[in-house]
Amino acid sequence: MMRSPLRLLVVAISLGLLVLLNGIAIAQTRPLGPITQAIINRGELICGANASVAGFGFQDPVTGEFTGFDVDICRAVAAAILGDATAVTFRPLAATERQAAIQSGEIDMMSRNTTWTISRDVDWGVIWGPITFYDGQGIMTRVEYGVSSFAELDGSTICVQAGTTTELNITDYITKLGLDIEILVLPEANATWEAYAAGRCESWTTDKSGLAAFRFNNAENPADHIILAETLSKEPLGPLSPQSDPQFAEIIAWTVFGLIQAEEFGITSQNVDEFLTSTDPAIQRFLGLADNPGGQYLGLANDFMVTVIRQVGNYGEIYARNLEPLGLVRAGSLNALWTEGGLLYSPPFR
Ligand SMILES: N[C@@H](CCC(=O)N[C@@H](CS)C(=O)NCC(=O)O)C(=O)O
Repeated sequence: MMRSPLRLLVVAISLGLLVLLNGIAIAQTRPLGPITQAIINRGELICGANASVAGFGFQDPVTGEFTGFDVDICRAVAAAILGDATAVTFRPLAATERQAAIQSGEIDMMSRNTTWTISRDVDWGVIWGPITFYDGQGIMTRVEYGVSSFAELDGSTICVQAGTTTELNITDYITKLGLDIEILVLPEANATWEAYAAGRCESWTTDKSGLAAFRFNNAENPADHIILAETLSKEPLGPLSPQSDPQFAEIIAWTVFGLIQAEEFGITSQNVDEFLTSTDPAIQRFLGLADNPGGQYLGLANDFMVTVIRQVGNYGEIYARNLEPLGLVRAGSLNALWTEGGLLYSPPFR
């Protein structure tokens, strides 16, 4: 039997060890998945992107620089993991190249106006992140035809891009309406636009966002073209990553949610520093301040959202700088915050 001061000492040391071990367990962040680890090892994120849709994913032909709404989603993920929104290599992908690119491991993630469907989700073996843009398929035609509905184009030809949901939907729509409209399938977006511009088809169809982008960026005179009011489909667009790394998928998901939540809180790239001293518990949790676990849940720096917001801005800022110039009005659309009647909604950061 130990004498009591010694026993007290042993008990105290054991308790101290327990507290320390517990402390380590609490301080330890979640183990990283293979894709996240590879991104950290190489010091950059490889993102499958669009190179030809202005506002969403566009590569400057002179500088080679990528810009756009989808591009900024990748930049936000790079900022979350690496603390540097510029540490991204973008791989331009045509529509038909998407499945192979994500399955081969050639890219870490994709953020390229890609519609979430059950067949892609399962056959591509991916995890879709939150929807970043609620879109729908539309039809563009020339003002000079004086039509206001697709049915009035009966007997004409419509251009469409291969390997897209667009191609499938337009076939369904023509069948449903019982129209005699010929479909001309082209391999990529620029070729589709050029075929339409050269008069090989009287109309062309893609996501309404894509129509707005091409009218803004490629049309000689944008006012010569109208986007018909009808919407053929639901096109929920968002980022995706391989099923092989659910931890990385969670980083993408919570980074996107964070962009939306930041807007809801009114936190922007311009004022984020003012929030660092906030006494609001919800904001402290969101920004990973005051010993709250934040990024720790994801294996990231606790204040990862501070870095993301500082470098990329919140959802509203990303939308405004990339999509407003195209004339895509956000107010009153599905892409408004839920607090303003839209569908953008982040689960709680707690
Ligand atoms: N959201 C649809 C359509 C996406 C799509 O690929 N749209 C075309 C037309 S705007 C595009 O982005 N093409 C770019 C290219 O081929 O470079 C999908 O996921 O299938």
